[in-house]
Amino acid sequence: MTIPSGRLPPGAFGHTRSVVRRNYAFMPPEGIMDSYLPAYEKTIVRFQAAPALGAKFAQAMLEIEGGGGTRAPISDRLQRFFYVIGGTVLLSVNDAAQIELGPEGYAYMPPHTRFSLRNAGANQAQVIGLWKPYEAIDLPQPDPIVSHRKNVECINHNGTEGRTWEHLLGFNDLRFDMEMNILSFQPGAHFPDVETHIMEHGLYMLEGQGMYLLGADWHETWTSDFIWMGPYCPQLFYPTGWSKAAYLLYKDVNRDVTF
Ligand code: UGY
Ligand code: MN
Repeated sequence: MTIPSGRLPPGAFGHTRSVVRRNYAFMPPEGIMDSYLPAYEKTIVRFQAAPALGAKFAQAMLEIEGGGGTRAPISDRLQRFFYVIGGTVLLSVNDAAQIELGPEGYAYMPPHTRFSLRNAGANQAQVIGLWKPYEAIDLPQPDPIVSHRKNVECINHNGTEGRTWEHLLGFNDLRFDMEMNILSFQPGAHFPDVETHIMEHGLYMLEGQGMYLLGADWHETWTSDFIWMGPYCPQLFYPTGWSKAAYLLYKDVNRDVTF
């Protein structure tokens, strides 16, 4: 069949894997529309989570064209985390020399860090960004981190065969009010129990595929999908297919409840 230029082929356009519920959301990348922010040039921002959804943080995929990125250094009351998915970016923290971050490079910046994030290459860079207010306690706030996944140890917390955790911001460090972890599952591995906990999650599928239980519903998920899990959302994952599955997972931790 010849499709005239400018027309879409026939298909089931009204079907989607996207689901938004009171305390979870499942979002494949197609369908997450583009935002353009005043602080960034030549950059498409695709918001995955935001307070409008019910989340207490914002998470977005930044698609930064060559010559794009922050227009001027940014410094405000928010803490930020960046993780490079594709391409290369140049990050400057507190006016220090730019550091090149390629795929699996990442950075954490506490509130009032002055930073710029630029793409000096020819190809688009894709970066997951997460930002939220910092909940201060009677400990100093954390220092900035600029690192790479290869520097992070793989830990198996519970001895279940085929599972690992990579704690990109460390673990049990009470200065942080958040964790960014990479959880990996070899075929056949899964959680020992359905988890239901007070912490919320922003999840980005880095590789592989699997089945995710969210609330009472199962969702088939694969690389590049995003999931928001609100507080007390029952959750369980097991990989399907023949290869490892891994996801980047935000978790709010280390703070008491507020009334
Ligand atoms: O640490 C966690 O809460 C993690 N096991 N949750 C998840 O992967 N959905
Ligand atoms: Mn969890």
